[in-house]
This record gives sequence, structure tokens and C-alpha cells, in this order.
Amino acid sequence: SYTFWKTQPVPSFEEMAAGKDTIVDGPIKEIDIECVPKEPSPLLEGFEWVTMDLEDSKQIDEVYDLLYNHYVEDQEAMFRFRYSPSFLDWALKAPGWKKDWHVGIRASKSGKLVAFISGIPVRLRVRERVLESSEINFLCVHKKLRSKRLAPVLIKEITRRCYVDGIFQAVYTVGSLLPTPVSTCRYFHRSINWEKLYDVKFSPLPHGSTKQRQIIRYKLPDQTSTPGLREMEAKDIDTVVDLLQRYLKRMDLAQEFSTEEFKHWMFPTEKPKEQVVWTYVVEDPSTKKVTDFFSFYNLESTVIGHKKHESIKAAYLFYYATETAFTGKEDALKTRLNSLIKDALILAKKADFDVFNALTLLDNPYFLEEQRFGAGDGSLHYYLYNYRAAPLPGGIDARNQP
Ligand code: YNC
Ligand code: MG
Repeated sequence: SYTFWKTQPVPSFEEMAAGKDTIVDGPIKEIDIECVPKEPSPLLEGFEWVTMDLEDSKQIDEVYDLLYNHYVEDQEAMFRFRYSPSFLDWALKAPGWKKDWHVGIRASKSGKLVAFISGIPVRLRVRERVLESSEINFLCVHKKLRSKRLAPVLIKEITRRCYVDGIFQAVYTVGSLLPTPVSTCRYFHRSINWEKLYDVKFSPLPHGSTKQRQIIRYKLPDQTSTPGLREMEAKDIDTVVDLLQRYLKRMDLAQEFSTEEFKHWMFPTEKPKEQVVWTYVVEDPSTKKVTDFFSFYNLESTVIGHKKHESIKAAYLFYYATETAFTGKEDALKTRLNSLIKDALILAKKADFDVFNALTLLDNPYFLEEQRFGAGDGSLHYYLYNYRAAPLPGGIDARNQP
């Protein structure tokens, strides 16, 4: 098995396990641009390569439709991610985005989009080294074309396009196990609308509990409690970028944010049809200094074949940072994060979300239990392409788009 992955510049399971303490970080293979093919390799008869034009909203809708019907589901096929067109517009047109990295396959006759893979440029720091890399996401093959080895063909094509542009490393996250994760996180879920989550069988009724007890368990106050908490404004940007950059230095794997990238991800000014990201700051009422921020994004899941509920509205914790992280006082950090995330839950409830999700990354373990998140059954593995790196005990950032 792993007949494809064995041919790729990724560490084997054996190498990674044996080399835990001895692996020296660095590229696996040198790429000679001269030797990179100028054209894609031929496809199965009846299919053709296309570069999607995501400045055309009709083509965003085509990607949306493909993913809406064929993208990631849970093990029991009860839920499927439903990235909105506004979300895709945001996620695929990050600063420096390249049209060439939005790769599709169409059926020649009908013109129908049947497969997709994408990359965006990202400056990724692995410990002390910064890699100009691509972040690969939204790999999807139509259900009728599964198990025909199309996925390796798509992966090879996006790799070729990255190489052509002089990008030789990539980062990607996948729910399933491939050779070889550099880090692994678990999903945690915090019910907001427990009754609905129970109705759609997302949340079980724990043995020995009652519906009423569950509803009370997840009840939240009507108002946030952190003094000075408010929506982020343009005037906060410089302070918050600086805060986030300092905060992320504590992690072994993190995106290096420029101000432009920060604005794109955390403070988009063009208001889309559907709001994608929410960002709040805390302005200390006495000093007027911004001391904390947090953000979450909106990603629904379709409830497959349910009569009453079409989808679950999920908020995903995105980036955050707090000055208390630099005090060296673990207790202070823990207390602060718990207050902030409790307020994030309250705000997510006001915005009509049913559930609030987070991974075991950043400083999240400090609040997951106390804020009544429960472990989900999914893991998310983090991978690097053409870069060998010892496992990352120091934590990772929040690029948590599955
Ligand atoms: C996957 N998700 O192991 P072996 S995540 C990578 N990522 O290869 P076939 C995957 N590889 O084991 P199917 C993968 N899923 O023989 C499968 N594979 O070595 C490997 N699902 O191919 C698999 N989206 O075409 C095997 O499988 C080979 O028809 C089998 O297609 C797979 O976006 C898939 O989960 C996932 O649409 C497309 O099942 C299909 O099943 C599907 O016969 C639902 O493929 C949606 C879904 C995946 C979400 C994601 C990140 C993708 C990362 C790809 C790797 C990028 C590497 C870096 C490239 C740039 C380099 C530079 C610079
Ligand atoms: Mg296939």
C-alpha cells in the first residue's frame, strides 16, 4: 500500500519513528526547474485539465457544487462539509494567489467539473526556518470517479505547477493517515444548540443523562463578560498583527503573517454575501491598549438526508492571541483564555451557530475541557511535502481547514 506516496518526497513512517531525535530539518530533494515538465501529463480519455477562473463567480459556484456534493464526509456519511461560495472566494484568493494553482478536471463532452485541487502561497515557519510554500486544499474527485487513481494525478499536477513557479515545499492537512504526519490534532466540539445537534444525531444523549440536563449543561449567558471586548476595527490592525506575530513565535509550526495577509484572513473589508469570519479584540478600558483578540470562521456541514435540518452551522476557532501569553504565568494565561473563549461562545451563539469547533493546537488544551468541548472522533494530520522535519512538540498554529 501507499504505492503512490512511496514515490513522493515525504518521510516514511519508519524513518520518522526511528529519527525522532536525530532528524535534521531540511528539504528532501533538490528540484531543478529545467527538468520540470512544461505541460500537464495526459488525462484519461474523455477528460481535460482546466485552470479555474475564480474571479468569475460562476466558476466559484462550480467548485462550490462539486464540493457540496462530493467533499469530505464523516465516517458514517451523515455530514458533509459545505464551504460556501463566499468562503471559497476568501480561502482561495489569499494574498499572492495564483490562478494556475486552481486546478480542475472537466468531462470533455459535458464540460462538467468533476475534480479539483488548489494551492495558495504561504510563508511557513518550521521551527526557525521560513519556507516559501504552498498550502494544498480542496482536493476532490466526483463520487463516480473514485478509486481510479485520479487523486495522484491531481497531486502530481499541482506539484508540477508549484515547481514551475519555484515553490518546492507544501503544507496540507488530511483526516486520514498518510506517510508521515509532522503533527496530529484532534477535533473538539462545543455544543451551542444541543437539541438540534441531538436531532441530527451529531450529539448523543449520554448514558444516564436527560435532554433537559444536556440543555442546561450547554446554556450560555446572554452577555459577554470581558471588559473592553468589541469587534475589531481598522485602527487595531497594526497592534493586532504585532500581537499575533509575537504570539505565534511560541509555536514550532506557524504561518508568517504579513499585514496584508492578516487583513485578508482576519479583517476582510469586502463584505461577502455570507459573513465568513468574525474577529474581536479586547481594548483595555483603562490603558486603551488592545491586549487580546480572537476570531472564528463560518463553515456549515450538510446533514445528509435529514427531513427537518438541512445543515449544521458550525463556527471554527481560528487565530487568537493574548498578552497574558508573555507573562510567563501559566495560570494567568489559562484564566484569560477561558474568559475569552467563553465570550467567543456567547458571540457565536448570538450569530446563530449550532456548534463551536476547535482543534488541539495553539494553547487550546488550556480551555477545551473547562469550556465543555467534547472530543470528536476525527483527527487532523499535518503534513509537509518535500521537507523533512522532526515532530513538532512546541505546538502548531491554526491552519485548520480540512
Ligand atoms: C488525500 N486526502 O492514499 P496510495 S484533504 C492525499 N490526500 O495513494 P484514488 C490521498 N492523498 O495510498 P480516490 C488522499 N486521499 O496508493 C487519498 N489519497 O499511495 C491517496 N474524497 O487515489 C491514497 N478530500 O484517486 C492513494 O482515490 C491514492 O478516488 C488513491 O480520491 C481521493 O484537500 C479523494 O476527502 C480524496 O474526493 C480525492 O476520495 C476522494 O478516493 C475524495 O484512487 C472526498 O490517493 C473529499 C476529500 C481530501 C481533503 C485535502 C488536502 C490534499 C493534500 C494532497 C497532497 C498534496 C501534496 C503537496 C502537493 C504540492 C507540492 C508542492 C510544492
Ligand atoms: Mg480516482
